[in-house]
Amino acid sequence: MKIGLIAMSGVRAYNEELLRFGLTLPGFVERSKVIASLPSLSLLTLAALTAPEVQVEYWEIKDLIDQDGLPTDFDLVAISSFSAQIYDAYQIADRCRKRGIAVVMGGLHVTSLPEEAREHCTSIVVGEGEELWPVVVEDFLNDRLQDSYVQPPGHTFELANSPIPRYELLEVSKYNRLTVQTSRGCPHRCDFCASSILLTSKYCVKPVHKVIAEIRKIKEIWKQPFIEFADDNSFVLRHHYKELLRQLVGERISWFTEADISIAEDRDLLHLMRESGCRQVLIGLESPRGAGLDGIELKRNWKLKKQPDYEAAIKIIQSHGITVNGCFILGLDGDTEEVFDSIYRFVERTGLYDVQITVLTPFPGTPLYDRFKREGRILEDQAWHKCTLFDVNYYPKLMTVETLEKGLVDLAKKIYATSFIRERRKRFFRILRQEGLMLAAQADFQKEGT
Ligand code: B12
Ligand code: SF4
Repeated sequence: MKIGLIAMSGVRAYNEELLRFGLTLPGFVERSKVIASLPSLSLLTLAALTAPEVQVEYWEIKDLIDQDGLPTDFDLVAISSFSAQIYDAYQIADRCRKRGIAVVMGGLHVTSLPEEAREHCTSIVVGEGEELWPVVVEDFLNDRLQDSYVQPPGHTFELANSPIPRYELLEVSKYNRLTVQTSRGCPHRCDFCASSILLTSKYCVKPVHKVIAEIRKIKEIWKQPFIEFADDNSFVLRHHYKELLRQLVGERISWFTEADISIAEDRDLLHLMRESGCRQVLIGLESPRGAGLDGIELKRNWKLKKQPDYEAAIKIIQSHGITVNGCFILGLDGDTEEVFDSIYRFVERTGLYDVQITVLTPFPGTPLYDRFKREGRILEDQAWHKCTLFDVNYYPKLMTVETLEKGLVDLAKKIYATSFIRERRKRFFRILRQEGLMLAAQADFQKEGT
């Protein structure tokens, strides 16, 4: 019995003009290369939950041409899905089924649109995979595979029961980073968010000893790894994370994660982050302007409330020797075309080490998608291949589609200009020197080519 685990991989944009003009800028390409090589943590996790008598093979497919290299002797194929490459994934599924191979699909896109996915596979899995996958495999082995396996509403998988992903299936030299998930979910609810809040409404953390065990497992195949925490919002449970960070200190790794701006309020936390090897934290700032932020966090308008702290918070975090990758979403409902310049000036003022600019994207399953659909603002419905974060597929409220597209490219040219990047980085290292934090830090950053 052989199962093929198939990950759709790579970073993409649909609009060729954007690709040509925007995404070929040196600063952008540099960062894309780092992230584009991440493996699929979901499939490595499923591999660890597969009955030991079953052989598993892990494959990454970047585009449809790649699939020609797929073996044809699988008994079952499991495909993980995000929206941007779902049509490629469906074609692979259709082709496998034509050859008589059973196909199971799961992941964020399938969880949001199970009925659509059902057309292309033998079986769909809706929700977190950890508890459902072993049942799928057992049913398949007993020749009773069902059409769908659905996580009961409101039920959340306890990360305390998670297995160690089978990192050893990877050809590790292909990767710049490997991922470890330390938590799932987020206490906020942004209307555009298409991350793990689509899987769970609860914020859950993985016990410290489990995270450490995963990191040690990675170290068996990569002595001094760079780890990316595949979390949506680390550090929400401060006490828990401080314990994790204390234990991470001895592991001597470099790591990156995603968090919210409130981490700047806790200097102990920042100190521990730096001590334990944190190189960068990615923060969804979304907009430097209150007008853009108003209403995007649906529970308490949290992002709007935090906006006055943004500049000071970035300075505090970076002065602890941790670089901030500030993410901005262009085309929010409160955005006029002034936003492009506001973002540039904000980046200049704060000296953000890295910046990520994307356009507002109505992913299926999000409140934003439902609202835009109601308001008749989706340009091309079901154009999931445009869910890349770079392609505009809706009518912005206070500017035209063309203004938004051009604004993205023009801002990218300015933000990722080599001279501007160099200036921001110099500033970061100057602050490190002032704070007496130079030491090994600069050597590390230079080694990483950042
Ligand atoms: C690592 C990562 C990547 C990596 C690796 C992707 C991969 N093949 O796994 C790379 C860099 C390649 C990548 C690329 C892209 N990414 Co990305 N990425 C992430 C990130 C940071 C972590 C994902 C992760 O590992 N989660 C942990 C795993 C365990 O969770 P999971 O995948 O949801 O899996 C669970 C369930 O869904 C389920 N499951 C999943 N698959 C399957 C399959 C089966 C058979 C079963 C039974 C169950 C099952 O079981 C798992 C355990 O419970 C998230 C943001 C975040 N913080 O989560 C964005 C994120 C997933 N990416 C996103 C996007 C938009 C992209 C790109 C389109 C960017 C671009 N312009 O190219 C591409 C698309 C690539 C593609 N294949 O389509 C969006 C996806 C939104 C969506 N709903 O589609 C996210 C949520 C970021 C965001 N904030 O919007 N990404
Ligand atoms: S803060 Fe980030 S992870 Fe949390 S809901 Fe908003 S976008 Fe999603």
